[in-house]
Amino acid sequence: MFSILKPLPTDPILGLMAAYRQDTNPNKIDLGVGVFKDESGHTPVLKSVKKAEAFRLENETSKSYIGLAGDLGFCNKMEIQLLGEHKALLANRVRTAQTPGGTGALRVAAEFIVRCNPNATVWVTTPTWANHISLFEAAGLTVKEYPYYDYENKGLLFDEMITALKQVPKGDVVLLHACCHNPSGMDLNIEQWKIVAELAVEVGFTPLVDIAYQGFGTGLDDDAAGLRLLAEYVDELIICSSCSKNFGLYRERIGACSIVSSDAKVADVANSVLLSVVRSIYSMPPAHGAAIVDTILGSTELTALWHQELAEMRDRINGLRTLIVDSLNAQGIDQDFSFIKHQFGMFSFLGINKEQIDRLQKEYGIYMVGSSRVNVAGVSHANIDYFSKAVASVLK
Ligand code: PLP
Ligand code: TYF
Repeated sequence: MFSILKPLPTDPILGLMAAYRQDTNPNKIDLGVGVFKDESGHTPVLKSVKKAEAFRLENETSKSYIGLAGDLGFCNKMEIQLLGEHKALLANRVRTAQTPGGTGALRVAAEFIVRCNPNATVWVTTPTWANHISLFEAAGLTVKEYPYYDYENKGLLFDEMITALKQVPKGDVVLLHACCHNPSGMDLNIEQWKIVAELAVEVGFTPLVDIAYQGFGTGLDDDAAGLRLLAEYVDELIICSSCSKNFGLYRERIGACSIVSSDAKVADVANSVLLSVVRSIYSMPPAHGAAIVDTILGSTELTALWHQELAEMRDRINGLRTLIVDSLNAQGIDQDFSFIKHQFGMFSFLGINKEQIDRLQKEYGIYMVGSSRVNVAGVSHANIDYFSKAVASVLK
């Protein structure tokens, strides 16, 4: 039975991680996979997380099953973190399931959409995180793209995006990145969110907001401002969130899928379907990551520490954006890289070609995704000179 199988390519981003590990160049730089790194290139466990883990070790009383929705304290706190004091929460219109990572949230959302409308098409930005496309297709949904990033002018193709979204059939789903767009770093401003929100109402599509980097752009509330505005306009909305980046909990696999419905009654029905989807995939989520987040968000002291650590990560990323632009400028390169300063989160496209990307990898041990997407957190004050000289040399 297995012999009929054909080998499949590995995920290019994860493949890059493996190639980087094997490289013996002492100056090598990993700008590939989207994990935060500190000045020494390390992805640390946050102090707030360590403290919450110590608390859990002392206070955990049972390893019995958690429910289908996971840790209800966690779910409730995530809803508030995502939506603030939102009318949808006050009207009891939101139901949340804790999921294994943001990826788990997206897969649960995909199966939920299938239960609502198996013929729905999911519309994603060009480009988007490659996993988006495979996740929705794996659930049997059709995926189509709408214009988003302007590779030429390093901005948004907003007019083209709106023209495309006007054509989306009622009942389809439109995926939006809440902040820190992966892979382009190009976000909608609040006026643009308003236009999209009005369009969602007019056209009748259901927005699905993927929020995997809340707090990495401008701040916890600012990064959710577009999502919150959208939730003011539409009756129904799906939110897939992740605690991988902002809590640094990557391998603990913790995220959430929240369904916002038109009223509390519909929300209860939607919740029963959501939980049925969960049961048919993994029955119940793992407990540890949710317990940590619940402990942090349930303690004023740990929340303050986490806010401080999150601000440090955000400030480092934004500082590195300026450092990269200044350092590349100092090399006297003709190409304008100033757009990197105006984008958000860990990613930007350098906008260099395949041959230049290959040379950076082979000659300099500098690893980036084949689209020229770089994780700016992989740069440091120690390697910035090496990085910009290498980029300058391949651009000549
Ligand atoms: N959505 C986006 C846009 C992402 O970049 C990621 C990446 O890691 C995820 C969702 C899922 O994150 P995770 O499953 O690691 O929580
Ligand atoms: O885009 C990234 O680098 C992150 C991490 O299959 C990631 O979102 C990449 C690929 C993947 C899972 C996570």
